[in-house]
Amino acid sequence: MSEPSIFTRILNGEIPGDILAENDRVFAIRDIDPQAPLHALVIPKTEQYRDVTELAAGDPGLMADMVAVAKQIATEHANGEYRLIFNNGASAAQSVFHVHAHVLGNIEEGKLVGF
Ligand code: DGP
Repeated sequence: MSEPSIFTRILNGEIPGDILAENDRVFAIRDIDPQAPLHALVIPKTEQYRDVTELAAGDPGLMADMVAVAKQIATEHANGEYRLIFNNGASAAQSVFHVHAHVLGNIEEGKLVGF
């Protein structure tokens, strides 16, 4: 049995984290290293899926739940518009292998390059 992911440890209150939203299947936290004025991570409570490829194949409804929470956060913390990013694999900048979506908002025009 592998160790719980960093995100599960935040959900369980073992390490600090700013939880922005939570429902029965999904939660969201602020990213520790924000790349935009709003930078949240939307995460399924299950660690079953490493990345969005596995998630989309295994539980597309859960992926839809993540998008709904992303929209909720963008509405509460930005103007409802948001950029959604899934990094998939180490060579694509994924570092935590518990699937998560980056939600970026309040981005200054022309500032998207680099993330
Ligand atoms: P990725 O590189 O796509 O796997 O994104 C992982 C993100 O997780 C990265 O942007 C930084 C964030 N992160 C890593 N450790 C922590 C932590 O302890 N707390 C929070 N809030 N975010 C973290």
